[in-house]
Amino acid sequence: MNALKIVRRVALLLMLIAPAAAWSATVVEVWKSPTCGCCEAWIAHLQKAGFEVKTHDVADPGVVRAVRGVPSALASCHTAMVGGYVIEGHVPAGDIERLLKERPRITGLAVPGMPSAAPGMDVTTGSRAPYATLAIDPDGRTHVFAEHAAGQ
Ligand SMILES: [Cu+2]
Repeated sequence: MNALKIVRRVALLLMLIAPAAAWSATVVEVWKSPTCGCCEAWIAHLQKAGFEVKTHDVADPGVVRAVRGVPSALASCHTAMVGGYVIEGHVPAGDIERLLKERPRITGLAVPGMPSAAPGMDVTTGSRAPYATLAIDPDGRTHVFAEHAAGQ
């Protein structure tokens, strides 16, 4: 890793850590690569559900994912923060609403990979294949937060 890359990573870390306490619960901050189309479709899904979304285009969303405590096995195309929780991938707005209402002691939610029927993917695939939203426990383990059966 060269010096410029290190400087960039440190700057990103500071940007991520500093303003966390001031974030409103209903503003979703999203970090994604500038070319991610399905990320945009997921953002549109959140906005339709009433969330305010602040988008950050970054060269390497993987850095954000690592900093926010998302195990790499759960990786998807974008990482978001809302109400102090991390949201990895195409998590349905309804799951985020439930998360903010119940406020469980977890790190956040993840829909690993890019399931074809998850919000933002479904618009282009037309898929209704079942998938699950996982809760990320503070120790990095996961448990099922919500099952999304076909058509949900
Ligand atoms: Cu995606």
